[in-house]
Amino acid sequence: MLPRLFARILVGCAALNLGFSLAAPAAVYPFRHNLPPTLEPQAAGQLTVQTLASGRTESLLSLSGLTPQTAYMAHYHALGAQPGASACDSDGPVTLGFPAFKADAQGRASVKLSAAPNVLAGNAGAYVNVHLASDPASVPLCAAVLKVAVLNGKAAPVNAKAAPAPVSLQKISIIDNAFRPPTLSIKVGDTVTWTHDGQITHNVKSTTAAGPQSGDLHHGDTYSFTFKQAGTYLFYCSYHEGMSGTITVTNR
Ligand SMILES: [Cu+2]
Repeated sequence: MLPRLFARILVGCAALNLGFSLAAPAAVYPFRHNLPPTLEPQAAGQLTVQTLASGRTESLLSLSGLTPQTAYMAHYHALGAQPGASACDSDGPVTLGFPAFKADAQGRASVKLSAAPNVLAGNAGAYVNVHLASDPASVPLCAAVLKVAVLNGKAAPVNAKAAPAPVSLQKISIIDNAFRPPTLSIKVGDTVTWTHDGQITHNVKSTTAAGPQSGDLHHGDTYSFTFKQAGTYLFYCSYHEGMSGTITVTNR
């Protein structure tokens, strides 16, 4: 059985990643039945995708109504070529497998998958199928992670590249001795511009190398930084104790 072998290889590569502090709000995707819901009609659940402070994504399947004591598999699929209202209908290839799991005596199961953000970004994590380990062709549940736009009869992924939420330009004023506003919530890809409206020398430094790092700024200077990774960024002026702020960056 090729699909099962493929799944086993994928599962071997998937590392469980527990215990990191949470950095961004979770996205929750409900599972739905493939129609008509003849297969395991009691099955239900949701997929929760969280970006951790480490930058990795964690996907959690929480399922109920499965056949008790039965082995299941779940995979991320890329968006396929079939047009449809949902990514679930697009018939795309497997991109990433969840660890194999078994429903308990009550028909419940939960399983976690950790992956680098670029693996689940864009088209690589369009939908998640849950199916019986004994019969990969029967798929009781699917959760669409990407929405699908039907263009000229062809499915197109709707993601950060194809139909982005507008990138916004955010401004922070530097005064003597504070940042105004000191906190911002933005999306991945947004640019923040600091403008020096004070009189004495300041700078913008970050506690992470992936964050903003300006040189000395003087009255009238600006410094811009584009946030490419979700997370919480603490920024500060290295000259003035207590002159700091926080930018929270979430996936769009
Ligand atoms: Cu300063």
